Amino acid sequence: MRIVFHLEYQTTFGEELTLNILEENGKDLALVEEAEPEPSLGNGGLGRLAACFLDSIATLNLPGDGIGLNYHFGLFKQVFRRRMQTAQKNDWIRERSWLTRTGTTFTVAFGKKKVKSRLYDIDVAGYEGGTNRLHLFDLESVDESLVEKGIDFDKTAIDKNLTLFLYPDDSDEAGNLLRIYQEYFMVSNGAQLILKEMKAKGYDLHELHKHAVIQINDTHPSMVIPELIRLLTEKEGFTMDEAIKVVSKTCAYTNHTILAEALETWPKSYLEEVVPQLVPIIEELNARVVKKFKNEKVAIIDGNDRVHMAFMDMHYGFSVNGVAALHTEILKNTELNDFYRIYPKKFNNKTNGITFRRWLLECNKELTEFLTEQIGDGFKKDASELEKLLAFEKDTKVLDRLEEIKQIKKKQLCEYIRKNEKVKLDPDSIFDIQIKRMHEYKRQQMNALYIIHKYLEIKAGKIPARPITFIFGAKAAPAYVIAQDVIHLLLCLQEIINKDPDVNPYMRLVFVENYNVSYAERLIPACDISEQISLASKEASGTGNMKFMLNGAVTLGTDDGANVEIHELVGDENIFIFGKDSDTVIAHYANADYVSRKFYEKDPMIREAVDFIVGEQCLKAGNKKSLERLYNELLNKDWFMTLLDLKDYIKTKDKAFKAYENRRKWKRMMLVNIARAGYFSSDRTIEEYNRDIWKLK
Ligand code: 8GP
Repeated sequence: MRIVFHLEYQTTFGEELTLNILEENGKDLALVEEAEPEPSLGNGGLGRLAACFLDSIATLNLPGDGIGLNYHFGLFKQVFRRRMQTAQKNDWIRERSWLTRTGTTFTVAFGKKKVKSRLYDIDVAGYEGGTNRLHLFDLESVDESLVEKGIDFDKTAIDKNLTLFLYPDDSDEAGNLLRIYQEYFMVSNGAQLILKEMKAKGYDLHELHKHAVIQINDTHPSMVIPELIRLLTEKEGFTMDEAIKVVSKTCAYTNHTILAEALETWPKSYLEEVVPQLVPIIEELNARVVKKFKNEKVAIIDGNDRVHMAFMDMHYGFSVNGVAALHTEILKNTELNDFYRIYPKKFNNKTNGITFRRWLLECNKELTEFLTEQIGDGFKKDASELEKLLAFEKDTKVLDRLEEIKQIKKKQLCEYIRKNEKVKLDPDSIFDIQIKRMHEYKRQQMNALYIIHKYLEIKAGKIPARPITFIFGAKAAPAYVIAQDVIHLLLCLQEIINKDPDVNPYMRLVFVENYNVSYAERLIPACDISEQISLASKEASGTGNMKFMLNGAVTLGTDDGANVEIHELVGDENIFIFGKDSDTVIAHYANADYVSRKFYEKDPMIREAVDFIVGEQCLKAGNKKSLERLYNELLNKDWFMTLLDLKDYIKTKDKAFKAYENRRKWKRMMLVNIARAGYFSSDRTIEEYNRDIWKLK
């Protein structure tokens, strides 16, 4: 049995074997890591989750490969210019790299032309386990010289551009079509590879489902369903009924977000242009649905001739899962309720996880060594053993050592940031960190408003008990204007705060450039307060929250995504929760009764913070148009309800800073967070996927 999935993937590579060889030669792995660029194959949580999953699948000795594209310039490299994000190509592929060129090639036919693909593989070695592969398909005729300035290129030259960038700009029609070309290129290659492998093994394709599972990771790979049906009917002599039956038993779907922008729907006319061969199949799939269910809300093709990819997955896949308990409940009860009522048995939850090999053993050697001394090394294979640490809750020596290790990691980070960002930080200050994709629902703008509030307080003479360092890292989609504006605001605040001698002894801000996995490995172990402040109901799970907790940071967050499960595991006294709950938020959307301006008008503290965005100091540091646009957005729209939770956020954050001063209590909180993180091992998640969905032997 094989499980295959995926478009987006993000990781850095390593290590175990190499480590010994390096050591024998008196060399340090850190040097290699510095020199080796990180594969630029992912955008955020979705891709990084796939990387963790492949690690766990290999570690658990399960036969499972990933499928994606070999993006030559990856997402993009973020470079700040005049306190604005600019995007450059990220040419991460070197002549000698971890990519293995294979002899496997396929032809992929689009409406107007055919292209040739080639498979490249990256081996993924598990921890004392097996080795699987990440299959990355590339376009044989790809032309890197197509990229002229920044990340601009001719979006219509699909025989040259398909594997240049991950998530190329889709703000126009050519961009939309290109996304469909990329998606089809991936799934057609993937489907051909699976069928080839099955045939080579002599399996009867009528029993495909007994030998393969395809986990559709969000909707990018959804076209694998009609593509497999096409290949089976056109090339393998299946009837339509037979093909639909076997494909439906082979494919399973994971939903990673409820944001409308990610639940893809394509105009049928676009599919007719790019993949005309799939359209009759999608129409047939839709006709069967329409005939069976009289509810137009579950039709794959809607009244405006748009094709709902997730709907196809739910009708023609055998499993539908969300990625955290709350998220799955929201899918069942609200977002996908019509489908849940039709297929209650298909729905299940698989709370996300992270690989502890990277997010503890690799990135925090000091903590790993100390934990091993205290509780043995069983936790490296069975993360639930971390709970053994709870026996030391009152042990002063253990608590002090946890604090010391945190201090070591903070100093290492300060050094790194000094070199890379040219910003000097104080390792004795509290490190408050928010690192994730830049998106309004994640509410970096709310954190910015807190920072303004704190700045004004200090200016007015209210000095915090201890200096605070605010750290951000995030890339914004190049076409997402308001997200760019939030980055700009934060970079302006960095300038204002760090240069103000009245304030900089008490607070500093740094927004690190080009945040990526390698940066995360340095930031996470150094964090005191983990910012997980999304609007309740909007963050499907989050996985950064788990990485921080594992490294002894305390969460400041809303009851959203996997924060809810973190909250349950550590208890009220080891987390700082604030904000309106998901039911309240969902009701606000349903009643359309949230008016941000009311909060602004009612509360002088909120007003003062929001006004600062277009005040003299910001305007002097930044771009008027961008700052005014953000200000207006907050006042007149604020779709993700920043002002709704701002007051509670300020109160709770101040409470967290105060709690930090009770050092003994804080150290106990750190310990409990580490000890309770075992549940979030991706080994547990993968075991559940296998137990309930894949059933691999
Ligand atoms: C992300 C979710 O936002 C995050 O909460 C979750 O932890 C992560 O997936 C892994 O499950 N979702 C996406 O990145 C996402 O949906 N991207 C869309 C473009 C497909």
